[in-house]
Amino acid sequence: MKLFLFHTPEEVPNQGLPDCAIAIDVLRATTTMAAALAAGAEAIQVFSDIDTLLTVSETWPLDKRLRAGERGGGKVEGCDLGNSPLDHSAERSGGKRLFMSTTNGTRCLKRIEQAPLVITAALTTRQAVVEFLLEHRPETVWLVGSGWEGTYSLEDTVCAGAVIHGVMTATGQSFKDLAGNDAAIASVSLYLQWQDQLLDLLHYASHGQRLLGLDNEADLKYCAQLDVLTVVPRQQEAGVLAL
Ligand code: 3SL
Repeated sequence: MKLFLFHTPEEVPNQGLPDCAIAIDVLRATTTMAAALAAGAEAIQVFSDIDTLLTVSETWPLDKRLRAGERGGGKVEGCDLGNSPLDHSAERSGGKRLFMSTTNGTRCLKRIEQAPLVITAALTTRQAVVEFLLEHRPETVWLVGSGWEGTYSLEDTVCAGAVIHGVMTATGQSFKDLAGNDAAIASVSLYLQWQDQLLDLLHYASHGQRLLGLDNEADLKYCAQLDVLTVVPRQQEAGVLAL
């Protein structure tokens, strides 16, 4: 297995596809997706733009859908929810399809949706993602951070490092065997430096600061948890994820 890290969707090569692509948006889209599916949501359908989300979700029964839209960290008008993992419970999300559009996370998924195997990762699902990789043994893996509007983000990079470190620990393999690019190696250093202070790191991160400014401290606390969920959201058809 060769693991490559691309910090943003913009860094993803235009040529070729990996055997497996992993979208990461710790704050907060992929953390929210995992929370929704763990709470019993039927599936998550992602959209780059809100108008298409509203039109497509209109065809779905009212009691079987939830519309989640986020821009600039806030909830979009006309949607039921914003992008908080804390919004999801069995009562609210069980059996429903989540129609979702966020600033960067859903865009990241759209960028890699042609890969034969597409999953999402978050700190909350790190170990489950490691086990998924060990079970499926894809030869090439692209871990893709969502970043923020094309720029690097600490939280996605530390999550990639946590996944890569998990694979290294489980297999006993070194960077020589596993690292596909320099960014993959650097991400493990970031994870090793911060593994016991993930919440602090999320507080320092620029998007963490943005969310704190919008009163989302509880979300950061939730998103900083390592290995608390066993789900791995997986693309079933282009743009639709389920378990
Ligand atoms: O950019 C995204 O996709 C979101 O996760 C951003 S936010 O955390 O909801 O503000």
